[in-house]
Amino acid sequence: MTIIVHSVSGAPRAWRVLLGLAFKGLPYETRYLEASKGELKSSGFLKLNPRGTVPVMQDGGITVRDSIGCLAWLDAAYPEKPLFGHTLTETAEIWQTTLECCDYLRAAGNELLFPILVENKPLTPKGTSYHTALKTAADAMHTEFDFLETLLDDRDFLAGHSPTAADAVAFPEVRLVERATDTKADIMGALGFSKTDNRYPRLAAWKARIACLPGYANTMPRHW
Ligand SMILES: N[C@@H](CCC(=O)N[C@@H](CS)C(=O)NCC(=O)O)C(=O)O
Repeated sequence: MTIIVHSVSGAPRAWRVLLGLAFKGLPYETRYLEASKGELKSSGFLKLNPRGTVPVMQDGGITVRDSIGCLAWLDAAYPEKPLFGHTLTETAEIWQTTLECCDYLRAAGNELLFPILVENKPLTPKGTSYHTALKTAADAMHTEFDFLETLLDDRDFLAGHSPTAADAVAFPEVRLVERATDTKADIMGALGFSKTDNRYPRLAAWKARIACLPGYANTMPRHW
């Protein structure tokens, strides 16, 4: 039975699950929904997930409707190539980094990128509350990028030498910043996100490493 992932193209939390499946080398099918057409709140989808959010993953008779729940469940159901480590020490480190990325990196990503990528807002003049909020969000994102850069000091992936749940959670956030840097270069440049790969070289190498993994291309947002 094929694993099905319900997703919105580019939604970071659904992307986590696609990456987890790719890291484990599991076959799956992605069913894309259009948030702008109200498909997340349709009666059919609300039966799968009353919160009307993605991801939702179905495997046989099991439905899981939370990104971290999906990653944890995949490891329990398909133990090969674990996303949460082989040893207690690895597991502790992976869960910690995963949840730190869920909290701090995701919050910074939302504050910074929702206005720029989703609402398409311009960077209004200095002194306005929007400008100040965006600057604060950019500073928070730089702090998180510095944190990831430090983690990658002595390893190929965020929690060791193979990709784990921590990479699956962090990668969409980092790649969305790159997307904003490519498509909104003026705003992102003003916020210190031009030449990001020079400023964060280990993060750049980590992104390239993930992009080389089998199955990576199928996880990419289809509208990019
Ligand atoms: N805790 C959930 C949150 C899921 C979530 O908020 N997903 C976003 C996409 S990244 C969504 O579906 N937003 C649509 C909405 O809230 O209406 C998880 O991690 O799976």
